[in-house]
Amino acid sequence: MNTKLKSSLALLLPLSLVAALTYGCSTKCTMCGSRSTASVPPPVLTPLPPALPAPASQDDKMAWFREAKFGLFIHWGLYCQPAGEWQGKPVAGIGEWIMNRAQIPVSEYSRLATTFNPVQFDAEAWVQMAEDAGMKYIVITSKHHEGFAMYHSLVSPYNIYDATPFHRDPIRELAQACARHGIKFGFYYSQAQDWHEPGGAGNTWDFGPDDAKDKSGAYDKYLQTKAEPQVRELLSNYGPVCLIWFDTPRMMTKERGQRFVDLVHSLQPACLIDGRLGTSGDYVSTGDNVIPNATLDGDWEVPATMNHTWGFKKDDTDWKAPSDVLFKLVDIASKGGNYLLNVGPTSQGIIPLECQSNLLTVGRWLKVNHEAVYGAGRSPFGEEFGDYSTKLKDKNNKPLYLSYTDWRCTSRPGKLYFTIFKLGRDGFELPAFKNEIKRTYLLSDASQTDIPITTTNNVRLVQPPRNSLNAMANVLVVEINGDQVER
Ligand code: FHN
Repeated sequence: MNTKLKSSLALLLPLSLVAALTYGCSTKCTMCGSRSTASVPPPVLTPLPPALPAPASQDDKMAWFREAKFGLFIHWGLYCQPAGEWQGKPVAGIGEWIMNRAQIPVSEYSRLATTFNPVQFDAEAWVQMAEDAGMKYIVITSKHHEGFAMYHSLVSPYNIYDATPFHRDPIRELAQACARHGIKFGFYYSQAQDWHEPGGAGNTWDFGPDDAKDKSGAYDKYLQTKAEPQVRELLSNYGPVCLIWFDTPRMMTKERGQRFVDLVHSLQPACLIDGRLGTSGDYVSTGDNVIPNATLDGDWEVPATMNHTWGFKKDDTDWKAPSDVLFKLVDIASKGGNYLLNVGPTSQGIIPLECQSNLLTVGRWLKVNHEAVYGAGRSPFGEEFGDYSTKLKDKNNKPLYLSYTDWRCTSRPGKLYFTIFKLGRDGFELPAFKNEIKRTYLLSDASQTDIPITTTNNVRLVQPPRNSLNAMANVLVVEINGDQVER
């Protein structure tokens, strides 16, 4: 659908319906009411670009990641079919852990493959959605802990191409769509946990305790005959891989981890390794949904959910609002990190529509205000993040950290971007700094009309014109003399 038609529709229809029409719609979709069952024909496969050459330095290697700031995480596997329910009963916890939580034997769980047929999967629509949401890279589960490969693996027949009626390789289709859209593409790969394999970590209900697998050599056998060869396949057959997202490094000794590092470096030296391999990677992954309280040096990323699960669960529609997603994105960027935000597509191959619609609202804001986010530097301040309560305690009986949410600051040499989420009646109070101010304007104002600053008792207030403000947030650009802020 062309952009003009999309924006006229957006004025007339609810956003989730616009998303449905643009990015595909599910069978009997409860969010948009559509009853479409049409399957999406597979794309014609064309050659993928070659892997990238070795970067000259670590800074060169990290350059795209530092610029990107916002990525799409996709958890998609067999678990989206039970979608949080087993034998008619809800199973508590995150959706992709259902096999573990309900202790489902391999013999039963693997039967899910025989009915997995996501005929509405449309790689082009997913990638278009990510692009329109302002996301610069996509990381998809090529194999999660359940052990099922979501690509055509020659290493194990337990994969989407060989074991399902779908008989397609969605990872190949996504790689192609990403290359077309200039979106970076990477893989989540569960290197240690594999609940399908006798030697993989995690499945104690079928195969006994993990330490016995370690001692008997079964774990190493699993690593050498499945995990390592599959990582080799992923890095050999899908074009340039921007990063590999390893996870839950159980029993991952230095030596075992190093084998993965060597493999990645030998096949795609430009491919980043996340922080959960078990040996140090190219950047730090924070805990799930954990946003640091202050700026952090180095390269890092926050993996986060849009609701309370990674894999699709039919009863979890508690989507983060666009304003919440936007705040978290700018908060993380201002502290120096990236936001890798997850969606869990359904067994039909649809990203839930309300979730899409919320992401697209953020994308529209970013279209106007991108300069404050992509490639922008950390906040030179810090007082905006929050403070420890003098009264309240957290669960460890330490003073509770109270986050402030009024504004965040990102920066470039000579420029400060104050993203204001709550504008006080008297305007925005600039934090104290010594540099002379050259110009002040709203990033959304194409004419960059200067906004005067009033100073009373050393307090500088900026009052942006109220008639043109965005309800979620507005970016005040302050151009200063000198590259760095002096306080
Ligand atoms: O166990 C996984 C979980 O299913 C999900 O993939 C998250 C994403 O960060 N990682 C693990 C838990 O931290």
